[in-house]
This record gives sequence, structure tokens and C-alpha cells, in this order.
Amino acid sequence: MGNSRLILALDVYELKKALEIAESTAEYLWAVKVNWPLIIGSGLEIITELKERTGLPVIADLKLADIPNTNRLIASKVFEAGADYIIAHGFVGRDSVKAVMELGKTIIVVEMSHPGAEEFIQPVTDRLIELANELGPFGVIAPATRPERVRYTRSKLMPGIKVITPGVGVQGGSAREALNAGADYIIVGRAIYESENPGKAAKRIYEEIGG
Ligand code: FNU
Repeated sequence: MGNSRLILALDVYELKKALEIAESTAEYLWAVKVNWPLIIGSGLEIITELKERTGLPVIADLKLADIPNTNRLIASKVFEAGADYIIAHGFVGRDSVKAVMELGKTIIVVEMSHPGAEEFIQPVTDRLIELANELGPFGVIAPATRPERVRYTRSKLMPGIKVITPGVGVQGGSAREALNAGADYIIVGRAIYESENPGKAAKRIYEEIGG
């Protein structure tokens, strides 16, 4: 749905299951996010298939963190498969991020949602935000588990760069709070795909965030 701000994190292995969940939730989503579990379980073709079945944008959450050449080798195949966005780490440096951005729309991780993010990533978030402001990616990742950090990131980030926040639901973050803190999109995985009725779960979150 064009006006939705919900991104489904489709972290299952199996192709059939993935397509079932995607189809039953599609009308409440802005985009579907695939990560390594699904790519390892179902192959890269799952991206093409998901796009065909749902008509939604696909975000490839590979968190690329390699030298520019390897980032380029991976990203070119993933964009070729139909991914609309790739998530890349910023901490490896601007050359590695640029290698991805030259090939397609990119989302840069400036902070993560798990507790361990406070060890190494959070101390350099300011510099990662500066990098994003310099390069102008589609968006950045900030943690829904720490709404104050979402607010902080939004306040430092150039307008036009989207703030995308995972950590809603099982990790403890609230969709409403993340959006109130300035997030443009929220990412939800287990709270939808582990639910007995993923369609209903997606609808509930969609309605909670005012669709
Ligand atoms: P759920 N994800 C995350 N935190 O959770 N890409 C980050 O900081 C980040 C992510 C992803 O907890 C995670 O890999 F940068 O079941 C998973 O795919 O709702 C999804 O967001 C969260 O899944």
C-alpha cells in the first residue's frame, strides 16, 4: 500500500511460507524486507518472485560491510534480481558505501536496535549520520528500541533522508513511539510472521500507526 509506513521483515527460510506470508500481509505494507535467512533458504530468486507476487518494493537487508569491490560484486547481483533498496553498513567507510550507492538506492545503518549496538556503533553514530548527510542515501537505520535515538538521528539528519526503524515488537520497541520520534517507516518481523494469522497481525499494526 502506497501510504503504509510498515515494512515486513520476512525472516523465514522457506520460499512457499515466505510467499504465503507476503501475500497475506501485502495490502498493509509499504515494502517487504528480505534478509540472509530467506536468501540462504530460498535463493536470490525470491526477490524477483516477491516483487511479482506482491507488487511491493523489496529491501535487501544484507548489511553489506566489505571492501568496495566486494560490496559492488554483491550489490550488482542483488539489484539485478530486482531489489529496490540495499541496506549497507556505514562503519566500513565512504568508499564501500559509495560502491553500493552507485548501483542503486541505499539505506545506511547508523545505529542498530540490539543492546550490543551501544558498544561500538552508537559511539560513532554522529559520524555515520554525517556520512549519510554527505552522501544522501535513500534512508538510514535507527533503533525503534531507543526512541530518543530516533529523535536525535532525525534532528541531525538532512530533511529528505528517510529514517527507518527496526526493533518494534519482539525487541521491545513501540511502532507509535518510533513514528512520534520521527521515523518514516517501521520494520516488523516476528510480531507478524510468527503470529498465527500474519495478515491480521499486519492489519493491527497498520491500524495502530494510523495507516
Ligand atoms: P524482528 N534489523 C534489526 N535491527 O532488527 N536490519 C537493526 O539494527 C538492523 C536491522 C533487522 O525483531 C533484523 O535483522 F539494522 O523479528 C530483522 O530482519 O521484528 C528485522 O530487522 C527485525 O526483526
